[in-house]
Amino acid sequence: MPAILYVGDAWSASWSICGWLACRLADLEVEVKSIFLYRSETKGEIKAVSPSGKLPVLLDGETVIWDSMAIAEYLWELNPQGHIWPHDFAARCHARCIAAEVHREFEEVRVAMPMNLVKRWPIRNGLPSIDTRMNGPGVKGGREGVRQGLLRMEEIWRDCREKYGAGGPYLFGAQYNFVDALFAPMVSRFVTYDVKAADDVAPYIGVNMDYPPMQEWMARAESDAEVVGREVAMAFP
Ligand SMILES: N[C@@H](CCC(=O)N[C@@H](CS)C(=O)NCC(=O)O)C(=O)O
Repeated sequence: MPAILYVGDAWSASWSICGWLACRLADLEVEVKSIFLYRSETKGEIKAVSPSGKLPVLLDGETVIWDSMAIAEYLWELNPQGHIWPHDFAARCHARCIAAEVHREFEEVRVAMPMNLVKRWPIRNGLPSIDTRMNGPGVKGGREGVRQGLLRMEEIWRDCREKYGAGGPYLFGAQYNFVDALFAPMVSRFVTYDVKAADDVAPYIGVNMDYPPMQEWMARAESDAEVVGREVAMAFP
């Protein structure tokens, strides 16, 4: 029996993409089940399968693994020949530093610019025009805090591409890995909100978005938006 991966609405569930892409990178066959996030029964449905009450969660036989990062590490344990992390030791150490930072930081960007794969926001002064979000709770430093977060991401991409990217278009070269997956929801925000990245790193945004499994997820986002109702997706955030 294949493992089961529970994910949220594909158009807005930013951590679910990471868990789903991780399964692809490890070549794990999974049955993907959606729990729609904005319904009265959502909390109970998630809690019934995920101890943290969050998605994604992977049910592999008797083993329950929750949290996108833990799912990636579990998959790496199962299949170190897969592509969760780079195979070179130094590159893998660097990858884990970035993964830890992306997983823990960038709260300002997450809160001020929620992921929405089916919507486009207008821009003002180089940042999205959602003032209520930009200056709302959880966004330290307001617009400037958001700008700093985006600049730090660009710095990570630049540094990683310079050090490890020579062999191909991804952060670690020819092979897309879990670090690229963690940035998938982030690059999508640059697209949704039409944020201009610096010229030297801007191509990475398109490269990450064009990764074929990401395009598959985008198709899922469109169909999930139809299921919940496009007006619901368009009203978010
Ligand atoms: N750190 C967690 C974050 C998980 C998370 O916040 N997931 C969202 C959906 S993508 C969720 O379950 N939201 C429902 C809720 O908070 O009630 C991870 O990496 O998996």
